[in-house]
Amino acid sequence: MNDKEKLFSYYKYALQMLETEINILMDEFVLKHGYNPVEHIKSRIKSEDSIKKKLKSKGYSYTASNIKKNIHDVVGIRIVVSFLSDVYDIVSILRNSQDLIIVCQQDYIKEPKDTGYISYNINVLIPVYLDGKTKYIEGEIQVRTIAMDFWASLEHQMHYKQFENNDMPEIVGELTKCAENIYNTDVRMQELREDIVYLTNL
Ligand code: 0O2
Repeated sequence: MNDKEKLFSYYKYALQMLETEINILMDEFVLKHGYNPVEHIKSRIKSEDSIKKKLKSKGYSYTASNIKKNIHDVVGIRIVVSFLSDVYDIVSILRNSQDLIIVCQQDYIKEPKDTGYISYNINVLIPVYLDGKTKYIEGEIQVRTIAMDFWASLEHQMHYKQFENNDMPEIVGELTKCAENIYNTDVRMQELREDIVYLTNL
């Protein structure tokens, strides 16, 4: 097995570990809160093509050591939830995990990216038990609402990475406006949900 094959086998095990850990944490959430906020969970190992492109954009060649040092989301999992408050509930559960080590977090809900991208992204170290030793492999968890996921998926398909932002300023501006509308809808749906809970408990 060469270095890259070995590294990708670690990524595969790390993804399995992360999926298991997240499923357990979500089960605990259901037991504690009495409802399941998760719409769906999607996981993936980043494609070699995508890794090559990302390395190239950062000025690195495609080697195992460059992947390990510079690509932080080869292992990726996305948790899509119903409401804004669910995002923060899930984030707090992830923060309390005994197994995952949080490396950094980006709250793109509080501070959306210039593109309009909204999501809560967390980079973690995932323990993988191999040959009697624990290795820590990096992974990225994205937590977002259905509305944020709708925007990010379509924008990813149509625009993200396809063009430089200054290629098509009107389209970029319109996409950013759509993201703002989507965020406002998320906020309104959260308020309506709270009103319903309040009124049904009177
Ligand atoms: P893909 O194809 O989804 O895997 P870093 O290398 O850590 O400095 P990185 O990893 O680009 O920078 O961090 P960032 O900017 O937080 O982005 C992490 C991931 O969030 C991206 O991974 C995308 O999945 C998503 N993302 C970030 N910005 C945007 C955006 O403007 N639009 C959409 N649709 N998604 C975004 P990848 O590897 O770039 O892409």
